[in-house]
Amino acid sequence: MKEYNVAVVGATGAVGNEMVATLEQRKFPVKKLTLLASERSLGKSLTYKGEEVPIEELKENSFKGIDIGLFSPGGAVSEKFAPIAAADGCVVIDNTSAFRMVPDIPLVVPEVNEHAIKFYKNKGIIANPNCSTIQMVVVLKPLHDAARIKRVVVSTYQAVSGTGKEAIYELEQQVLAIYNNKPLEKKVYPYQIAFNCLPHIDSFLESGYTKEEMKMVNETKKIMEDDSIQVTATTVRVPVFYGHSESVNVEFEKDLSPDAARKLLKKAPGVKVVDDPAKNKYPLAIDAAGKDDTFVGRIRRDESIAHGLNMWIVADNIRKGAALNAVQIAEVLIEKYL
Ligand code: NAP
Ligand code: 12T
Repeated sequence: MKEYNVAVVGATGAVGNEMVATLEQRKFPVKKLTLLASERSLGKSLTYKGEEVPIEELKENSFKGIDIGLFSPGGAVSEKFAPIAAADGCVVIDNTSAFRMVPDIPLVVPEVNEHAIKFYKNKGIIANPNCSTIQMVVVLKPLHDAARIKRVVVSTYQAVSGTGKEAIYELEQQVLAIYNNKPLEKKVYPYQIAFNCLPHIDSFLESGYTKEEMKMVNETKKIMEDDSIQVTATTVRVPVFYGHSESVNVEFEKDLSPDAARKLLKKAPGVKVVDDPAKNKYPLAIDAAGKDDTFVGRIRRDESIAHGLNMWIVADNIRKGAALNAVQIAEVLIEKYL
């Protein structure tokens, strides 16, 4: 089997770490693995297939001879280095928001729009969608194909790991400080996140929405390739370490019963239905953490409109929401195009 030189950019981060683990778990055909981060990480290493791989500093010449670059170093760094990598012939799969809405750059969730991967040729870059969008469209796609979605109203309950390693540490430290009656430190979030909910993810726009909310609106249309789907979102940070949960209200053009929706979702790729209220079975963040699937349950009619459903969607934001989705894209890329 052909093997590829792979670089992980932002390897010491929450997403980068999971990228390395995912490459190993899925037996991606790696010839040489290069791990890149900032100069702060020089001297560190990560274990890959039982061996220590040293972290190198990301530089303009880091991509000579690299076939595939899995990027998650933050938007500004991707904006600078992804085009540099692409110019050296490296196909970039970028996890940041930098390129998602660029028209000729594909934005891909393999279960939904795998065919768009071929447009990697345009700029040498493929964008990985936002974590909250990914898990929602994996579930919505088969329902849209069956009954045409008119409008989606979504509220999210997002884990701190979505913000990165420093936010995971902040929640841990705040919980410890509260239990030990110590002063609370706030560096990442503007308010205490322990035992609290913050209706604020990414920065605010003039409209009053946050950027995270508008990612869900705009990315959903691009991935589903249907600008007629109306989406409105409220994104909320909750004191959970791993796993984003979403309350999703969907209005359809045609009738779709909860049973019909469950039947469609049971055979949908990457989806697991957990929906048995009589036995208190519904998706939970703590169950989704570390798993590859997107979980859906609480499927019931919206009795306030003609053709509507409510549901609860949960996935591991670092796996399907980031690292796994990126590696799945890379798998299609090497199988069909490289
Ligand atoms: P993180 O835990 O804070 O990690 C950031 C990583 O980027 C670290 O490896 C860091 O290296 C590296 N980095 C930062 N500045 C750098 C620079 N100037 N040069 C080279 N490397 C640099 O953050 P994360 O949670 O992994 O997220 C990183 C990015 O992925 C963000 O843009 C985020 O928006 C995106 N993300 C996307 C999704 C998604 O929805 N698909 C989900 C989560 C995150 P050091 O350790 O050396 O500082
Ligand atoms: N601010 O990839 O804080 O655009 O949870 C993902 C997660 C941005 C992104 C978060 C963010 C992104 C977060």
